[in-house]
Order: sequence, then C-alpha cells, then structure tokens
Amino acid sequence: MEAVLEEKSTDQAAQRIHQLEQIATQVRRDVLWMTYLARSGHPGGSLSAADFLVALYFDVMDIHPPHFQMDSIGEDAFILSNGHICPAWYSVLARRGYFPLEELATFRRIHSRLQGHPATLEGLPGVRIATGSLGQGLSVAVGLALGKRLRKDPHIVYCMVGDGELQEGQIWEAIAFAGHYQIDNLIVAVDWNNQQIDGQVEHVMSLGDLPARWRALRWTVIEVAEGNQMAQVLQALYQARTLAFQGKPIVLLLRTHMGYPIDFMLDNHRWHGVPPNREQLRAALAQLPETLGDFPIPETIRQEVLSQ
Ligand SMILES: Cc1ncc(C[n+]2csc(CCOP(=O)(O)OP(=O)(O)O)c2C)c(N)n1
Ligand SMILES: [Mg+2]
Repeated sequence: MEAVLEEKSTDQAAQRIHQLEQIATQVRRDVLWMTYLARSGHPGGSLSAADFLVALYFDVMDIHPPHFQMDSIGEDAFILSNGHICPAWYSVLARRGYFPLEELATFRRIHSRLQGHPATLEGLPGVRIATGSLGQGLSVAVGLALGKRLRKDPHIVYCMVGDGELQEGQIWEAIAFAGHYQIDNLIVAVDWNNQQIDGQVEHVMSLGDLPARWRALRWTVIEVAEGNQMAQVLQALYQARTLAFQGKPIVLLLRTHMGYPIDFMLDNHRWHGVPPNREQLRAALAQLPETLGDFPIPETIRQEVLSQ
C-alpha cells in the first residue's frame, strides 16, 4: 500500500514539474515577443531566470493574486533586484493573474504600466519598488523582511539578484546586515549565469569564492547545479522554506545559462540587453513550443515573423 502511495505522489510531482516547465517555456516565448515588439529590452537574463520565477510564483509563494496589496501583510513578497530582467517577471505576473495578458504587448511603450525597468508610479500590480539601478533591491527586501518580523507576520520575503549585480558594494552591506541580525524570513536567489553587460562576470570583476563569501556573512547557502532544471529549482526552494525561521537568511546560488535554451543565445553576454530581430525571433520561437498560447500579438506582425 505504501509503495503504491509513494508511486502516486512521485507521479504527481513529475506531473507538476511538467506543468511548471510548460509555463516556463511560454514565459520564454513572451520574453522574446515582448523584446522584439519593443525593439529593446533584456532577453538574456530573463531567459536564464525564467525557471526560478515560474517555480516561485506558480508553486512556492503564499500569494493572493489578483488582490495585490502593496504592503504584503499576511502573504509572501518578492523583490526583483535585477530589475532589467522584468520581461520574464511581467510575463509571470500576468500569467499568474496579477494583470491582463494583453498588457504584455505594451512593454516599454509610452504610458504603459510595463516600463523597461519596474516602477511603482504606473501602479502595476505585483511591483512594490522601482528597481533597475542595481544593488538596491536586496536592501529593500531585507527591510521588508525585518518589517514582517517586527509585525510578527510569519511570511517570507524572496528576492532575486543578478551575479553581475553582486559586484555592487551596497549588496554586501545588505548581506552582512541580514546575516548579523538573523533575518531568517528572507530567501534570496542569485541568477548565477556568469554573464553581465560587458562580458563574463569572472572576467569583468571576479566574485571570488561566492558560496564562501555568503557563508562567512552567516547565511545558509544552497547551491543548485542546474538552475534551468525545474526539478532542481523547485527542490531547492522547498528545502529553503524548511530552513527558514531558524536564525539565518538563506541564499540559493542558481547556476543558470544566459539565453537558455536558445542555441544562438546560450552563455553569450551579447544577449544581455539586445532584442532579437525578425529572423532571430523566428529561429528562437522555433525552439520553444507554444505551450499555453502567446499573448495577443497583432496578426500582421505575427504573420510577418512566422511566415518565411
Ligand atoms: C547601479 C547600476 N550600475 C550599472 C548599471 C548598468 N547595468 C545594467 S545591467 C548590468 C549588468 C548586470 O549583470 P547581471 O546582474 O549579471 O545581469 P545579466 O546580464 O545576467 O542579466 C549593468 C552593469 C545599472 N543598471 N545600475
Ligand atoms: Mg548575470
């Protein structure tokens, strides 16, 4: 009997992972379409971070869309510190029900709520702080987590940072603060794709022994060998949740790939902040099945891209 039950739950877990992978594939298509339509934006990091964002929003966080509350009282919260990868975040927010899917077509347009870096003035549900000036979002996440602790709100604050962003000085003050003051309702994920705007992170300015640095500042470190494999990302997130509220903040070091899984974008920093042109979009979309349906795109443009 036990064996049967175990088999069933393994089956269910595999099914869930498959569903999340399907969502992540669609999010990646959204990223490519959005940056193409806007003729600007940051596809590379959006594609490397997509699996984490999908796992977080569709399986892990205790959240209540579409009733977005700015103060996040009584729910988990997320801060995207590396704000430039907002195409992936906007797609996840829309598909999770925070705002209409149609709005993805307005990315980077004047008067759109979907600005090139997340901002609060436009009132986009899901966004709690403007980010994009690198290094600041983690400090905000630490403050938010501290606020939840003071209020005795037993929820978790999640934050994503880029690995290039870890070259910012302010990041290390926030890390030291959270470790010292035992901010243990905080889970941070690093999109460790080893690429940034000007080249490989290790070439531009080495981060040294990254796991050791976080550990030295009193964080629990979880390394994820394949940060673009949904099963690994999900398992790490659940492990992190079980380790929360035990006196230490937690960091997931996700080994990801810029541009994943598009063959001509993979591990190439040149895709940090350049949109695909028409031929590149067509080639990239051919590598990603339309799992959930693209967001509404004007038919003439769709035909232009998809028909040779
Ligand atoms: C304070 C600040 N300095 C510089 C920049 C310019 N900038 C934008 S993205 C980026 C590189 C970030 O690298 P990473 O976090 O690894 O993002 P990825 O390239 O992997 O998407 C830089 C230097 C910025 N946005 N903010
Ligand atoms: Mg990077």
